[in-house]
Amino acid sequence: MHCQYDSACGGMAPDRSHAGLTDGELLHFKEHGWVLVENVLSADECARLRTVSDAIVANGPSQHVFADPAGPDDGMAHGRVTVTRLLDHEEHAREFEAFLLHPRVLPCVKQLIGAPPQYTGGKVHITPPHPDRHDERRRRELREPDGGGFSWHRGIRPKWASVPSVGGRYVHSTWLQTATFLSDATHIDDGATALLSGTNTPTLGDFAEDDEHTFSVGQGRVQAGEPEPEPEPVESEALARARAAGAPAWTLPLRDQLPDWRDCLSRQAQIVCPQGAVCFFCESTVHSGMAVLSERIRYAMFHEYTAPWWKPPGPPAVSPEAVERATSDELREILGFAHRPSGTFWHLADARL
Ligand SMILES: O=C(O)CCC(=O)C(=O)O
Repeated sequence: MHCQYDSACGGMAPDRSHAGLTDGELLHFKEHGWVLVENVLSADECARLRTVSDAIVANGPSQHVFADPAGPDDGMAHGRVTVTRLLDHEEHAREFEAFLLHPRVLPCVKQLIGAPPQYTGGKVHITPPHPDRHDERRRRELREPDGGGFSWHRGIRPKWASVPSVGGRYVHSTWLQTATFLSDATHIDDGATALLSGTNTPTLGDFAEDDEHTFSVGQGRVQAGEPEPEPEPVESEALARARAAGAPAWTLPLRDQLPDWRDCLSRQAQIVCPQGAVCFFCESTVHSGMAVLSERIRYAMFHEYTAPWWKPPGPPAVSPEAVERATSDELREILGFAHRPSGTFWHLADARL
């Protein structure tokens, strides 16, 4: 039996004849809030996506291409350029559409959303090597996601971020991200995404700070809402244990000042992978980009999807013209929010939420 949107299929083993995630991968996603799949894109596909991203940037700054200032205060993301609204760059949209319809990507997105996905935006970050990478002291600082520039963040708290699959073996994500590494990130210095494993779950990841409508934490304190009094630095037991166990420096970088989530800091995982890998992660999993401390320019492409009953904030992620141009009916439905959410109704009803 093949069940497109809910791989749990009422508790039966998932069908492995399709290109989606395996049982082990779905369980990894449930526990950690992310899963990495390697060899999704070929070297040619990565090269094409890098080329079109560069071509868009070469057209000059526009409202869909943002350049970080690359000045002395530019932090970790120093000099990064971000291409947004990928499907609205008409000349190059086909390459990005091919990714959205990719036979190794879309089935996984459907599994993880558990209902017809709707597309809520995409971007490519192009991050050059950091100019301070040869300074040992700065290297140490730049290995800390809260050292400036990126900082830890997430878009949604765990209680809104996932629903159990039918039978409860897996979880579905209401807001999913794909991070696709278009250049090699085979060393931590290549600066791929870091994630705090498990912060997708209400058990580990529902922080008191979330009650202050906080979406972003960094610099050792809550960034949104009223300024908080500076707490005394404390080292969590988990962090001390990790340190004693000889964990490498990059797993121990954080100012441990948010009591509710400090135990998660030793759960930092940083993606290390060859180009062509895709990391699927729940938007409630706290994550951050990292500074590039190697000599490689980092190309990383991000796409976001939500469940069809979501009403995303902000303007539509894709212009009506781009929806109209889409190469297939299925893509048009995903981009144009044309799916009815019926799949979700049976899912929620069966799960007796
Ligand atoms: O660059 C990364 O690895 C993370 C990017 C990200 O989370 C963002 O742009 O919101």
